[in-house]
Amino acid sequence: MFDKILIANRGEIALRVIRAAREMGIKTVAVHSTADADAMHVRMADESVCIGPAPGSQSYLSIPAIISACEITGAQAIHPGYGFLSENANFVQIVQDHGLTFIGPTADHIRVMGDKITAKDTMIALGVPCVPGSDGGVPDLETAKKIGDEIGYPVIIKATAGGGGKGMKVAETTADMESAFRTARAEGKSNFGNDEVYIEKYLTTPRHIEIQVFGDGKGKAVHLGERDCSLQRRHQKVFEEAPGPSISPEERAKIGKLCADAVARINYIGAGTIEFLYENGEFYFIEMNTRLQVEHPVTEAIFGVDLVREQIRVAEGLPMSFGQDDLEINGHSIEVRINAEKLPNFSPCPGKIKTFHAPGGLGVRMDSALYDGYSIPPYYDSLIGKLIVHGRDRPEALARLNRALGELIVDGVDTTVPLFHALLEDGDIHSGDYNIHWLEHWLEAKFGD
Ligand code: MV4
Repeated sequence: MFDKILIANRGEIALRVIRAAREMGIKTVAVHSTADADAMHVRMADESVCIGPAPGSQSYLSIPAIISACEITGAQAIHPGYGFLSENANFVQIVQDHGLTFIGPTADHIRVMGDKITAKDTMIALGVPCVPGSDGGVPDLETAKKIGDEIGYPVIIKATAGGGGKGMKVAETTADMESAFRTARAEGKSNFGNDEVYIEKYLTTPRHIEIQVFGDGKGKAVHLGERDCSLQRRHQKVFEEAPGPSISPEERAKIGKLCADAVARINYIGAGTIEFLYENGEFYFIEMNTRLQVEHPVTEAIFGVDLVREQIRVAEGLPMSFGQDDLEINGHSIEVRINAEKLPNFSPCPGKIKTFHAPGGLGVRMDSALYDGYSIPPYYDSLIGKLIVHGRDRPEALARLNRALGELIVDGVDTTVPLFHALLEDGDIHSGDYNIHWLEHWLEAKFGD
């Protein structure tokens, strides 16, 4: 049993982990940069350690500083949150080499899923449906053109190490192949130090549907349905919901079981997300994330479970506190990401918060590390809060979101709140009729000229 854990993160997700640990009677250690000495996660933890200067590369990403903080405080395990070191296989290995526990998957699972080609090979072998495309890496332009002709255009060339939309290029015809292939390769090389690429059929209007899975590391695993995260801008999600408005109970049961069985077979431990594109009633695997995701609260809301508590349990070697038969969907949940950003360009807007008032009431959860007088530092992600609502059905959740947004006060900086007020006026949002391109088209129509 852990007596004390260290949280290698900041902001709302650090608070999220501290809260779960405290309910389990586990003491917490916050780490922070010099810029975060006054941050809420430092105040809320039982103790704290300064681990370096403001830039993340010298603090929240500093492996020696974080390992030292465990040694100084006697923390036995590390929760990485999301971002930072959460999907760094090398870090996991070092944590274990120091006799500490990483609260998350094994280094091997992180490594396999971190490379998109090996991730896809693994999922194909496990019977998970994937986007048709090349069998592994594509060595040269000639092979790329041959594959393009075989699978039919449009195709997409993706860097195996890619992420955040980098190293990804669409080729509409064979004439585009040369520049798309070279650009994807070059972006893979320059952004990730890896120029290996693969090719897939390009799906033109899919939804982004991701399945939440959870394993005990001993061959048992469950799924917790899907989240629809199609509303994105430049690969940043802004609005997520569960269940997906387009997914039937039969589809959920089928893809969910495929995913749960797949991760059970590899003895996956902890929380994972299997990402799919969904088009014309079919699921196509694209990637797996081996971490707790920002949008996990919508899944927690509809299933009534605490995913962080479960992460800590399985890391301790305990069984999960539920099985598949215990999991039943109750109602509908929506999360909106409150970012310190100025519309319409979403430019980061750090600064001092004069007044912060979180909404409350039935079915409302606000995860935020803001407080009155807090200064948002300019060094990190612009996410300053997540507003999560839960209703008996989707219309009730939408009405509750509108009501809660009206109660929220974030005074002193620009935020994405006006975006959500505007989205709630749109018919497509109310009917759930959107795909991965909907938001950018809508923003273009609203703000473009
Ligand atoms: C695709 C695709 C269409 N067809 N793959 C974007 C980031 C990376 N995670 C995968 N991405 C895509 N892969 C095929 N075969 C379209 C996208 C894509 C996208 C996916 C999910 C959410 C938003 C997106 C926005 C643009 C493109």
